[in-house]
Amino acid sequence: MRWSAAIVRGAALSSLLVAGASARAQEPAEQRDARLAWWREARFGMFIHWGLYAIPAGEWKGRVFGGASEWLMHSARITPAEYEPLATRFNPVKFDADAWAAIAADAGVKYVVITTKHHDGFCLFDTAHDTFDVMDATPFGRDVMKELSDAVRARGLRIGWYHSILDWHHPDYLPRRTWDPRPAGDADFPRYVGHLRDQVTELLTKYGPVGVMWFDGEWEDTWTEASGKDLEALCRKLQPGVIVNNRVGKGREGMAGLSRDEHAAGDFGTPEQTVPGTGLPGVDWESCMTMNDSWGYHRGDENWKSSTELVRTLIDCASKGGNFLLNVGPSAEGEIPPASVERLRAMGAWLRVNGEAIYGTGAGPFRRLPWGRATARRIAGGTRVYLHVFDWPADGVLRVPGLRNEVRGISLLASGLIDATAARDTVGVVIAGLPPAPPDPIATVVAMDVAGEPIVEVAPIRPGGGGVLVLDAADADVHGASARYEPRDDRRCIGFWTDARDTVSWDAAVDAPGRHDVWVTLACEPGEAGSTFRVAAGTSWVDGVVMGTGGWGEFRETWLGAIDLPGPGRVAITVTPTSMARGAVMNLRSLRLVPQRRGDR
Ligand code: FHN
Repeated sequence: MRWSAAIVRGAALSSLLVAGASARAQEPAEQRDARLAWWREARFGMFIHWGLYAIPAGEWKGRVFGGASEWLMHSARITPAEYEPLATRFNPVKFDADAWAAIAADAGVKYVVITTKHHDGFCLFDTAHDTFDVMDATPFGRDVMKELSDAVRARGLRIGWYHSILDWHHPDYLPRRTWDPRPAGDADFPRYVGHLRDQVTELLTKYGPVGVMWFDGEWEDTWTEASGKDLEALCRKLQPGVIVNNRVGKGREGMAGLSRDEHAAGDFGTPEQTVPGTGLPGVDWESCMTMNDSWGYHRGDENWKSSTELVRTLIDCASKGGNFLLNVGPSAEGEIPPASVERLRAMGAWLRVNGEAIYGTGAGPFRRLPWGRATARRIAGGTRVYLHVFDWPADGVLRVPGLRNEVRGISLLASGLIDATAARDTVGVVIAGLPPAPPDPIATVVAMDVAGEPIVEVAPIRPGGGGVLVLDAADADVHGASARYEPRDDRRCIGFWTDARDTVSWDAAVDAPGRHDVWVTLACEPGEAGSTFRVAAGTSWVDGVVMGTGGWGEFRETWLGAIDLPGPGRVAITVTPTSMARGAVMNLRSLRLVPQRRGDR
């Protein structure tokens, strides 16, 4: 369900083209919509990273390695010969597929994606194409994927396979790790591609209907977009209804995960450990995230996100039209960590009350709301807008900025009708009479029925005292896949600006034309400084160089020069990178445009 709200400014990402367009060009839109319908409805999935790495769990030869435990071969520079014996210790006697499926169903997830093979090359399924698998190499000897797929389907959920293209174990995979003593000359990468295709064929022919093929490890040069397109075509030939992520090819933009190239392979973008900053109309995407810091089980990783943060992240994804794939890393014994189960239970409890505001909804019509998020769905004659309130108004008055529709009904989703009233004013819609205390401290959902499609007018930013125009990151439109607004108080800015093609703009209005001094407040790690950028308004512009400020959280204001603002009336003020010196342009907090008095610089 996609929204074309009549006047919605700031749904920036028009420059983003939809992943897999060439594949889409060959597939009628209605057929594609039908194929993705369950996935768009689902909104919430569970990711499972499980394998031999759960045995060392981040520790090797007495040393604990931080980061993701499934990368231990890399972190500890373990050769395949040293790593293989772990398989003889893989005996997860507590593994219970139905218990895992029950946890997933109770959490409110609608699909489960599990690692059939991660980068270490160990296969958690019964493959005829390798003996480094759970059937031949371990005392366990059971086909985990058969058991789990049956259990998950028995509870009405769909199964998905995560399969790594990258393979540190297979003798034909290239490039070799630098510490791998096996001669690279012995490898035959095309033969590896054939092996990969054979295993994908097994995964899509031995285990019944598969919802998602979730590829990963596509980033090394030996893998090409053409290989990705071929592999996607194989998946769709074997199971025409399967959904394939954009990591089957080379289309994703790093951890931002979205595909810029309209011809990129795959059906959906895969932001990782992040949620795109603004809505992405017409783009299918899913943010994947760990609950702590490691995908695989890591004995020392207790950095757990709270249940509140996880529920609000799910809401954030849904409010922007995306899915949330939340990870668990089961132990070597086959148990999902209690800390994960506790959080999943809390998410399921919230969804049992508020699931209507998540499942099957579309992106909300607002670029940003000061107190929470919004999702929406069409209803007879109008739209039901779900207001997910994180910061509950103590005075019982909730302001919905910019909304211009007639409000036909208001209710608390959890408890039904309330004595609240909704009135339109110059700012938008004001809901009064809400209870003074938040009914749900995680997020209380106010269901608001409006006539027609949502009409949201966002007023332009106007000069404040002294005619000074303050353009804050919180009010900016971000155009691109990487840069995004970071709301954290100590770090409030446009950050993650790792792509020089991303730009930022503000919609302002001035009462008169005039020359203005431009002051920029930014932060930059000293070693990352040197990028250049242009601040422009109409045909007037000034250029800046990003200087180091002491750190990504150390913000400093500097004078750039002056520009002429046209007017009176609305004007778009833009910040466009003109070069990127290192890994990121800058962290941009704000611009101040100060009208010059006669005779000023
Ligand atoms: O390297 C993997 C990592 O181990 C994990 O599987 C994540 C999950 O999306 N994907 C890769 C890193 O982007």
